[in-house]
Amino acid sequence: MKITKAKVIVCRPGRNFVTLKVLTDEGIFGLGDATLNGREKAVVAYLEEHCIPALIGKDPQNIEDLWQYFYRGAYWKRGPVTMTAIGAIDMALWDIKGKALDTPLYNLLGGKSREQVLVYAHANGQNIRAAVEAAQARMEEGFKAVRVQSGFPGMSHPYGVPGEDEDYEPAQRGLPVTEYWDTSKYLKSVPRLFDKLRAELGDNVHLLHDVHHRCTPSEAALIAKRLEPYDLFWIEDPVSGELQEGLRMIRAQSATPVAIGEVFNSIYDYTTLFTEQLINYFRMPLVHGGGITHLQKVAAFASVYHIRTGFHGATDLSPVNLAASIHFDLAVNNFGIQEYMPHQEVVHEVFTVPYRYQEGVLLLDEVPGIGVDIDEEKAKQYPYQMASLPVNRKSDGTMFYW
Ligand code: EZ4
Ligand code: CO
Repeated sequence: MKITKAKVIVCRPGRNFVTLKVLTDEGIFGLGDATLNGREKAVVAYLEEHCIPALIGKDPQNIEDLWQYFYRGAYWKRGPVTMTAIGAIDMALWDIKGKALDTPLYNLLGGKSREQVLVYAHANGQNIRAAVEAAQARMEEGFKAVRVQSGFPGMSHPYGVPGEDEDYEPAQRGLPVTEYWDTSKYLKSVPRLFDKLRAELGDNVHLLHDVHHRCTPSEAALIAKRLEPYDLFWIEDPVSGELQEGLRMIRAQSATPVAIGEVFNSIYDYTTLFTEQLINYFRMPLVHGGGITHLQKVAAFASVYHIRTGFHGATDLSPVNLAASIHFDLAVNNFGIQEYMPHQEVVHEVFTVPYRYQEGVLLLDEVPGIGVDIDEEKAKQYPYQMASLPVNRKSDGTMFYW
């Protein structure tokens, strides 16, 4: 089998998505997600200028060798742009292999370890009352795990908490907007949120919370300790994690489980975190972490240390990534949970998907490969527009540096 052509499809059905389509001489094609929120065109250029010319004529069946070719062969390893481009190629090659062998991707990854994928939903509110009501609404939809974010007095729109009647979408059109953050207000308010949640929702739901890298290790240790009585499923990104040793401080203070890694892209981002068992879940998604081939190695490494998957699954990761993640989640032994935010309706005009939500889990149809298709004509109706994630300043104006 030979790769004859590959193209990058950029579209904006409600938000920007970058999709790689790899075609072969046997008429089989594969899709990969190449969306890097706010930096879409950098990945497009990396693929079009450097990777696609080298893909033509290669045998798509040799996935491991091609992964190493693009990772090691470039000399410049790691980094989100590089790893997203490699991730898209890798996903497309696994998709081709599944279609060529007429079997679902999960079957190529060792078969099913479970029949369904536990997911967590998002509940956001501009104040604690609204957040509690949003969490109740998710439970009524059947979700067994809910991530809760809230605005607080003096901070009604922290990162990721949409305004009233707005969809969750941290990236805004054009250049970045500036958001402000006050850690001392947050540290006082967040235990009140979870106190209220447990009082109103009871113990029969997993509660999660995302700190969005806003704290220093000692501040994060305080949060983990203060939230301990509420028995969270995890706190996410309590610190940015670049200083892996910083997590030691959180661990020393609290047994609250920690999830980290949605902005990581390499197995080397995890060495201290894994070997010292400083986290419980790793979040690096297939799309930004070099694809299925790399994530298999990371998951195996994690499993040695009792660390499980908790893949990032916000709506800026395309349906191709979500479907591939569900295959992976079904197959991998050390699965933890999958983040799930439903895409807007309009996304499904462009992408047809093999998964469906039902009572707190995602189910997958028996489809060869990843099982997502893209309607290229429809995609043309939704052209790209620049959008950026916000920048974050402390309330005195200082840019965050961690
Ligand atoms: O900030 O997907 O856990 N989810 C998150 C998301 C991320 C966005 C970044 O593109 O933190 O909201
Ligand atoms: Co997050």
